[in-house]
Amino acid sequence: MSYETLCVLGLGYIGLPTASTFATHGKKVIGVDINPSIVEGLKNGKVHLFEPGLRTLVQAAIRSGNLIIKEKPQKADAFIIAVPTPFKEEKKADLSYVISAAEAVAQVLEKNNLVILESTSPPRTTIDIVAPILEKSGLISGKDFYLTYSPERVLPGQILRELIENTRIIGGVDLDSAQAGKELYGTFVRGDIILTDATTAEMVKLMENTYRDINIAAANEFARLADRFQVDIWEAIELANRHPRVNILNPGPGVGGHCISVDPWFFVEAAPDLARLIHTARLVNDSQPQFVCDFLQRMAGDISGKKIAALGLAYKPDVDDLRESPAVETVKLLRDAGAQVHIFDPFDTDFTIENTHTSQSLDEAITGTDILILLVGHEQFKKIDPVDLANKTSVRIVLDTVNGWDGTAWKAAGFSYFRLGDGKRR
Ligand code: SAJ
Repeated sequence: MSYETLCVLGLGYIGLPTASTFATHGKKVIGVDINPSIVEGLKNGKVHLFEPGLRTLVQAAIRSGNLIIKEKPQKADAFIIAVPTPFKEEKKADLSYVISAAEAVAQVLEKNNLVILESTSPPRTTIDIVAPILEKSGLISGKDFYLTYSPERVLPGQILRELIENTRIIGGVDLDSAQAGKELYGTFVRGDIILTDATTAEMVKLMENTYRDINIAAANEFARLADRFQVDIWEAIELANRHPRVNILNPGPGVGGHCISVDPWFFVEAAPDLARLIHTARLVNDSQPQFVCDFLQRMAGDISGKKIAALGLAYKPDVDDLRESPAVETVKLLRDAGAQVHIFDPFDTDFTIENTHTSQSLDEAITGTDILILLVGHEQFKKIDPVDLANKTSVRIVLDTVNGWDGTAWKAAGFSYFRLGDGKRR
C-alpha cells in the first residue's frame, strides 16, 4: 500500500512541519486546522509560529501545490492527528482535541486507510479512546484500517532537522498497522524506524519527558542545597559531571513548555498510587519560580516598590513559546511581592502580564531600574556587555537565574551580581 494523499489534523509546532515536510517530499497533503485565522494566514503564506526554517519550508510546500490548507478533513489515504493535549487546571489531560479530531476522521475514513496519532497522550489512549471513535465508522482497526501511535520527539528550535534525523517509534494496534506507519514515515525519516505496539509507544514518549523532568528537578534541588551549604552549584555540577556515568542537567527558574512540564502529569493522573517520584519532581520544578523570588529577596532585601527589569519570558532560550513558562510565573510572583516589573522578551514584545509593564526594547526595560533579573538565556541577552550596560542604567543589582553571564565581568563592571544556586560567592 502506498500512501499518496495525507490529511494532517492540527497545524501547530508538530503538525505544520510534518505536513510541510511530507509535501516537499512529494505527498499530496491537506493540512487541517480548526482555527480560521491560522487557516487564512497559511493560505496567504503567513506562518503563525516561530521555528527556524519553518516559514521557508511552509511557503515552499504551498507553492509546490502539494500542501493545501483546509478547515475540515477530507478523504485521504492516511490521517495524522497532531492536535494539542494540554492539561486542565487540576492537572488532568485534556483529550478533547484528540477526540474531536478522531471524530472528524471517522466521518471520512475508508477501508485500508492508515490513521496515526502523534499527540502526546496518556497510556492506552490509542486503544481505549481513539480506536472506538474511529470504529463508529463501521470499520475495525487492525482489520479494515491501520491504526498507530507515533510520538513526535523533536526539540523546539531544531524541529526541522530532528523530524528527519531522529529515531522514530511506531506503535501499531497490530504489526501490519506499525508496518504501514513505517512505510509512510519512511518518506522522509532518515533515522531508524522502530516498530512496537501502540501502548508501549505512548509510554516511551511519556517516559522520555518524565526522565528529563526528574533530572532537572534533581538539578534544581541540588541548587537549593548548594545555596544552603554555601557551595556554587555550577561548579559542583561541572565537577560531578566529570564522573563517566553522571550527567546532571542545569538548574534554572523551573521547567516550562508544553511537553516536559505537562507529560509527567499524565502518569500521575493515570496511576497516582505508583507515580510518586514523578509527582514530587513536578512539584519541585513547579515551585522553582518561588525559590527564585525568595532568593532575590534574600539577596536584595525587600523588593516592594522596587523597579525590576525581567529579561526573558519564553519557556527556554531562543524560542517564542511562552506556554507554561517559569519566567512568566516568576514575574507574577515578583509583582505579587510588590515590585514594579518591566518585562522584555525580544521574541515577543507584545505579551502582557497584568500589572506589569511590557517593554519594547532592552534599553526601555532597564531605564531607571533597581534590579535586573535574567530569566531566559536568549543569545541576545547573553551577549550583553556589562560595561556598556553600566553606562546606560542606574541598576546595580543583578540576579542571573540561568548562569547566562560571566559573574566576574559583571562584578568588575560595578554590579552586585548574584547567580541562582551560587551559595559560595554571595
Ligand atoms: N531546562 C532546565 N534545565 C535543563 C534543561 C532544560 O531547566 O538542563 C528547562 C528549559 O528551560 C525548559 C524545560 O526545561 O523550560 C524544557 O526544555 P527542553 O529543552 O528540555 O525540552 P522541550 O520541552 O523544548 O522539548 C522536549 C524534548 N524532550 C526531551 O529532551 C526528553 C523534545 O525532544 C520533545 O520532543 C519535546 O519535549 C516534546 O514535544 O515532547
